[in-house]
Amino acid sequence: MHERIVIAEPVAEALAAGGPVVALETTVITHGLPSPAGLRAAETLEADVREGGAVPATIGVLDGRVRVGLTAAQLEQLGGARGTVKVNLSNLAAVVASGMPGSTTVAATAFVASCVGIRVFATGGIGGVHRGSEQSGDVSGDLAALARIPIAVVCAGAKAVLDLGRTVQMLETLGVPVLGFGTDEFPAFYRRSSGLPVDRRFDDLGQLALAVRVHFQLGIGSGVVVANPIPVEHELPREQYDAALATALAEAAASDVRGRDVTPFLLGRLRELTEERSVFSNLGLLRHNAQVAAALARELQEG
Ligand code: PSU
Ligand code: MN
Repeated sequence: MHERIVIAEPVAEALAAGGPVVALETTVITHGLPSPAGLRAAETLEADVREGGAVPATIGVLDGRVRVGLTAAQLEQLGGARGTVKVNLSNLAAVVASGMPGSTTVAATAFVASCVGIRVFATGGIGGVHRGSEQSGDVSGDLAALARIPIAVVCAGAKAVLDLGRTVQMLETLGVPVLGFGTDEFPAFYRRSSGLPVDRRFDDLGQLALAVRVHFQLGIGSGVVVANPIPVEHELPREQYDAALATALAEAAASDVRGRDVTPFLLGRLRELTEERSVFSNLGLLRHNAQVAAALARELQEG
């Protein structure tokens, strides 16, 4: 369909038949989780989407093409390559042109998924406004992407290392609805609660799907954040979380880590400081998001 975007057979078939498809990103796999946990997570998430009755479309960049629906071998190639580049919309074209392997962030995944007609996307947490952004200007390209790409992103809120208050405010400014699924609060990734409100709470999947459908029907043009909190049993204990986060943030501030490298640095330190407990939490919320996204995709298709 597109010289630079290649859709794998099962995904193309599902799209042609109007069946439910869920896009999955790859940055969380290559940069958010340690190897080989990331690769295993990718396989588990695809299995969760299939079990939920939808077709998974994991997106990444390989051999000068954007690939929608990576095969197991391609996933392995991406996960195993040391030089896999974290790709958002500012470097997508350059990485495709270079022929280097690239893993797509929420911004790049949402863009590519939407290009091929996918309406639902599952991730861990979206990027947002970084703490100290007044000085650094570091605001994730995910927010600008969601402002102009009509796709529903199922996530456990935004990464907790961010300034969540400003992130939620920015989503409102950009016209990106935040719909809570079973929550009144914008989730804080490793924790269910942030003290910040969502635009509206839904406890029923059908009602949630209806709101998403109306958003698309109205042609508002932006994405929708489906805020799906981490299951209780996967939450990081509060004291451990608070202490680890404070240390990691202080270290990042004292270092010269900037831009795209900030998130992987913080997540890596959280992992070490919590002795891998953060990885358990991350996997738990990712799976929950994949399951809800599959159900939402089905509901959107059937409704
Ligand atoms: N959530 C995680 N781990 C990650 C990310 C999210 O648990 O690695 C990734 C997502 O791909 C998200 C990206 O889009 O971090 C945002 O990075 P940045 O702040 O550089 O835009
Ligand atoms: Mn960032």
